Amino acid sequence: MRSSTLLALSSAAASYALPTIEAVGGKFFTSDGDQFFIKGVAYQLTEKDPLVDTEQCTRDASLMKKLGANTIRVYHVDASEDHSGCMSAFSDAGIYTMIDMDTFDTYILPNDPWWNQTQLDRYSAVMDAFQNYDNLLGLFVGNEIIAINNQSLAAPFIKASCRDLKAYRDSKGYRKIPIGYSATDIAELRPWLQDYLTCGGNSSENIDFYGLNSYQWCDPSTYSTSGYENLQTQAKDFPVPIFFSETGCIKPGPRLFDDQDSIFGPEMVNDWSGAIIYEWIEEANEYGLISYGPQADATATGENVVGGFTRAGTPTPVSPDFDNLSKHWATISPTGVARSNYDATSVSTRACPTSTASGWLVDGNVAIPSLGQTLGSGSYSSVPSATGTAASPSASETQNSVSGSKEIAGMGAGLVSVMMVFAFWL
Ligand SMILES: *[C@@H]1O[C@H](CO)[C@@H](O)[C@H](O)[C@H]1NC(C)=O
Ligand SMILES: *[C@@H]1O[C@H](CO)[C@@H](O)[C@H](O)[C@H]1NC(C)=O
Ligand SMILES: *[C@@H]1O[C@H](CO)[C@@H](O)[C@H](O)[C@H]1NC(C)=O
Ligand SMILES: CC(=O)N[C@H]1CO[C@H](CO)[C@@H](O)[C@@H]1O
Repeated sequence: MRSSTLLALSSAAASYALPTIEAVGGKFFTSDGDQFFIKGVAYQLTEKDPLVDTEQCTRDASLMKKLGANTIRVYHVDASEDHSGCMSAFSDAGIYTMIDMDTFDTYILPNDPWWNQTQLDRYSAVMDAFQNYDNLLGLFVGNEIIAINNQSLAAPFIKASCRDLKAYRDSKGYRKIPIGYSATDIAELRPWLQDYLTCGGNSSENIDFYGLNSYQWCDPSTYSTSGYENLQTQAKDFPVPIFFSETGCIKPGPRLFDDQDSIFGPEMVNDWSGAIIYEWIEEANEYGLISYGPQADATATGENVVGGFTRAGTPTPVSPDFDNLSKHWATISPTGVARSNYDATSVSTRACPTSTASGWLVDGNVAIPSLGQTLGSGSYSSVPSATGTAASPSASETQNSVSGSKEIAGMGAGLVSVMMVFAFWL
């Protein structure tokens, strides 16, 4: 008992090296009063929790620091494990964490959504496990739950989960850890979803930040031809921090990461809070920034080999991706605005969108489901509208439809069916 107490104390002390981060108006600020911009990397080595192997985290954190990253995003964690070693390793490298609270068996389903106590308990357990680390930047209530337009009926359930997790956070006296959502970048959902999740005027029910998984910018490209100009128009004065929770198109290659100059430059930096590059590990989808070893046969088995890729060891940069990104980030360090000079009321107010014939089905500021309600059984009935049910399902990406396949390995089997539906409708 004593040794684990000592371990907990020493790692808690080490994790206090970084200032905490809060969402204020449309921006993130550190507890030192500086605006914070995310330079992030998606970090999921297998389907299992990557924040339990301290030696591996230490090796990766060290190279991420060289890359210039200050944040990782982790999709799957096990709340019952000890994360103190990894959280300290990342903290020591100046790296924050953003963690998805949902698990493979609890995430909100797109076509048959419900929100109940089982989910709330599981998400809360993740919050409990990480809330004490100062380098916990934020928590996601979901990732790409809605991937085609007619799944927008799930949006009130996203809001319900947000409401209950924020109430839980506050009831436990935790700091104001930002709680948000990570969205698919689908033309039929923009800007309705981002507006809906921030509308209605009650911050207890709204997301604290909005992440967009967007693969629209495929090098060589530009601000005006990539689609980013349109994203920027829709994000102007956004009421909560908005950022790319995944980005990094690989087609046709090579990846130049020139989009980073726009995101952190004059075109977008006043409205966006940075970007998370998909992804750290090289695997079958070829989005990796590093590799742990040469590709093996897909059927090869070994201690750290899954699906033909080594999932642990010494990270080696993938060329030219790693260097190109690190060179961009090295030249980019926006200071933004100091919290003391920031007027949080300068952000825009978003109206709750009315339903549309093109398939946004939630009509205005509907009542949000209470805990235990489901859409399928009809216990939640605030949403339906005639236009909505008539809309034909679709999901068209304005620029780059290859993005739909990118996450299957990283996200695991849970999303495969969603992605297949998505690909089918493309
Ligand atoms: C959306 O459309 C698909 C394909 O027609 C259908 O299977 C699904 O049930 C629809 N979802 C909703 C929420 O209506
Ligand atoms: C939540 O819903 C799931 C799926 O229907 C069910 O298995 C679980 O028992 C429910 N939890 C509660 C507390 O009702
Ligand atoms: C805001 O939302 C919370 C949670 O749903 C609710 O308890 C509170 O009454 C709402 N406030 C207003 C002013 O409607
Ligand atoms: C900024 C930078 O280093 N760009 C390089 C990215 O990779 C390509 C392909 O190797 C190089 O041609 C660029 O110079």
